[in-house]
Amino acid sequence: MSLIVILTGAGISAESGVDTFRDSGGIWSRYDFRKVATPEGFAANPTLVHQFYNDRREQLSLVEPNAAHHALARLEREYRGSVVVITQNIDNLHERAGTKNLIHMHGELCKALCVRCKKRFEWEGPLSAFDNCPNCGHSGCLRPDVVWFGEMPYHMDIIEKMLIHADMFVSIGTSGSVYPAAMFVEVASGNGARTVELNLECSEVSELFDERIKGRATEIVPPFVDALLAGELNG
Ligand code: BJW
Repeated sequence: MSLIVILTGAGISAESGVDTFRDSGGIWSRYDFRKVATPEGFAANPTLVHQFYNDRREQLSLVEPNAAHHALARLEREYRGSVVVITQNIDNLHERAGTKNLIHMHGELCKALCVRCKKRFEWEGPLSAFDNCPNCGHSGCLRPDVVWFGEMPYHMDIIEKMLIHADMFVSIGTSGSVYPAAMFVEVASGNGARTVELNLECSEVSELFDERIKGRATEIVPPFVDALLAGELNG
């Protein structure tokens, strides 16, 4: 049975109103990533980092999954083989669109992680340096459950297995500038997968793909899914 592995990045959520990182006006043009997305930044100023993620968590309640998220959920429901979505995004738009077979490799905005007892909790509201851990009861030990620079992305063992067994690897809306996600195309391709990139513009790793489709995610993902379901792309 055929396996399609799909990697998504900030570009798939852009048309829902979620900011990307490296486009002009993106998050890293307004924030220094060293201050808000590294363990060192969090240790130096937890209040700043909590505020950064609290604002983004609040923004999530104002946005909806778009046609690209819905198309991938439909692919999972209707494809005769297997589909897995690996997302770098910490938003919850894939699951809200109905995707079930989903791996959040950079964590989730709506979860908190206790650095003392290592338990994770669903967390919808603001998080602060003064909250108590619901499990161990200590204060000041909760952090957003996201993967910062210098930290190991989640679920790498299962991701590696998926990439090795993929028949098709599809990358959607990612600049290919952050590792290890940027090297997934090489792993999948090296193990025989056909590779396709769907993105607004060329990424850092575009030349490594067998095929490139340029455009907005909401415009190019639904017809791509239609073609896969019609068997036109031999997924
Ligand atoms: C559209 C669109 C529309 C717009 N339609 N498209 C040298 C070599 C190798 C590694 C390193 C290195 N130097 C440093 C490293 C390590 C570092 C790294 O990669 N640094 C780079 C800057 C070089 N990586 C790490 O530290 C990672 N950990 C790690 O490597 O551990 C060791 C390890 C080794 C080997 C195996 C396994 C592990 C951890 C990385 C953590 C990234 N964290 C962040 C922030 C936290 C979460 C959050 O706050 O949200 O994750 S950074 C940020 O970038 C976020 C994203 O998930 C990630 C990727 O960004 P993404 O999704 O690609 O967004 P953009 O904005 O860059 O691109 C958007 C794209 O969409 C663009 O191309 C647009 O054109 C397109 N687009 N609108 C379609 N409508």
